[in-house]
Amino acid sequence: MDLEKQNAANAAVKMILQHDVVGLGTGSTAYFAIAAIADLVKNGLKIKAVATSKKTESLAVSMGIELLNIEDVQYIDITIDGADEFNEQLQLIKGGGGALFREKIVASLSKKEIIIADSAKKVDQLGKFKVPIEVVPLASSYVKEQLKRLDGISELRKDGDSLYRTDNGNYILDADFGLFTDAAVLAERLNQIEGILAHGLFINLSTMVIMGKGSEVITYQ
Ligand code: ABF
Repeated sequence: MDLEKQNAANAAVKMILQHDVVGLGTGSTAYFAIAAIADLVKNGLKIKAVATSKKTESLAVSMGIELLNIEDVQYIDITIDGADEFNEQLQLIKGGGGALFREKIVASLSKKEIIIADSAKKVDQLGKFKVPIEVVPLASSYVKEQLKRLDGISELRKDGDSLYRTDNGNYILDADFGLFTDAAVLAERLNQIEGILAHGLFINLSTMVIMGKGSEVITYQ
């Protein structure tokens, strides 16, 4: 698995150009990409980066990668990030790491959103992995009820004995819709529910998925 993550990360990092603004993902697969980017920076690559989470910010700073504040960024040339599930239509479930809102903004700012993944992430039908949904705390009960109307059974994510909080101080509802055939329709329905800050269905945001499979690398675009 780590070999697959490493190979996918290395293939994605090769796409970075001098002076690019680079989006840095969150999660163990993105970690391999950040480490590879840090090596290139040490050897003269000139880039500026935008992180998808506080955790990634700390990691990037510790590795000597110069960060930009996302509030000052109008576009990102290339982002390299992970995913929890992907299909051949480049539709994703993301947010298992809790950073889905900033990941979605970074992806929306990116000319190229490169997803890197091991082979276990590829599915024919999305939904085995529950869809993370970031909710404003005061709306959590209302949203939970609205998800039920979409046949989604959701639980507030825990962090030990307390409720998990995102970087933005919000809760996450992990919603089980079962396997679903039309991710775009479900995403549209979630977009209509007040109180949802972001959901983990990334539709028409990824421009390429690079998957490690054994010692090979397979690209979907
Ligand atoms: C981030 O990393 C999240 O969107 C996703 O949930 C997670 C995947 O982590 P890993 O690469 O460790 O499986 O991209």
